[in-house]
Amino acid sequence: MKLVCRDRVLDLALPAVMGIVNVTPDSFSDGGLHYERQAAIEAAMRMIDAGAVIIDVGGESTRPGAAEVGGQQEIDRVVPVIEALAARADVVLSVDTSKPEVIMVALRAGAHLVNDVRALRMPGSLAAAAAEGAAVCVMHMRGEPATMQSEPRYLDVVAEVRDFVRERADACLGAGIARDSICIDPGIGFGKTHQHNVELLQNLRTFTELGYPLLIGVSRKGLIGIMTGRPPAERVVGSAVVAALAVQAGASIIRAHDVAATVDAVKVAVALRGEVA
Ligand code: 7PM
Repeated sequence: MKLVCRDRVLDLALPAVMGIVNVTPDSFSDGGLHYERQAAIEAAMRMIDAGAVIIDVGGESTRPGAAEVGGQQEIDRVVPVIEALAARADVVLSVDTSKPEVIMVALRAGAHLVNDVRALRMPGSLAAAAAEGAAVCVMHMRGEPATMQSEPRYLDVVAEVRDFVRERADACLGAGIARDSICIDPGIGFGKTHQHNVELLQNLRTFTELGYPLLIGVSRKGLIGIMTGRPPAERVVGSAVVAALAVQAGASIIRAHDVAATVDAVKVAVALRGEVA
């Protein structure tokens, strides 16, 4: 399995760790935009040293209930970070956005992959990604971040999520994106109850059978909190265990905050898979 990301090819025989870099103001560091940028670049460089081969740069909070951010504000946050990383690192640069104008500018600044929690459903987003020859991740989300956790219901969550990502992958193919430049993601925590998340993680083979690399993001999420009783900063071990089990079930990309721990978890899972790493 491989993922072609413009001029970079990710060999996913060894599953890839995608490090999460948020360029969003937070309550801990209120140092302004320049400070946020610098902190994001340094965090990304540390993640690369720890073994991340993809860096996911996001400027919009997709937290349940989060406020929406304007396109220009997102560009001001993510583009300088992407430019700096493109000049300093040879990893795959992913932009975490849904907006066509952000996709366009980020790809021109050197991003290789569009990670869109809305699966390129905003008007113009699919065309922007295709026009620039980007790789894409199509993720399932029920509803919108502001409302998605209010009693989501499914008749068969695994089948419904599978059908959705298959349809979005088909839409990407239809727009001219190459088959080997598409990855899929069930969107753990996005419009799902705990039981839905568990059921999806128990049935990852249903997704790998679609033939696209499977990306899984559980890092520090609520389901790890429910399983361990721990706050976000203490969910490193729980998140790494799920990462290892996801790799065992065939996942090719793990999205994570704690890159060193996740790289170890992936290596252990690969070693026990009995293949050559
Ligand atoms: C609060 C709750 C803040 C959840 C941030 C989040 C995914 C993603 C995110 C994922 C892909 C987080 C999430 N999660 N993109 N973006 N897959 N492809 O934990 O699971 O970072 S945002």
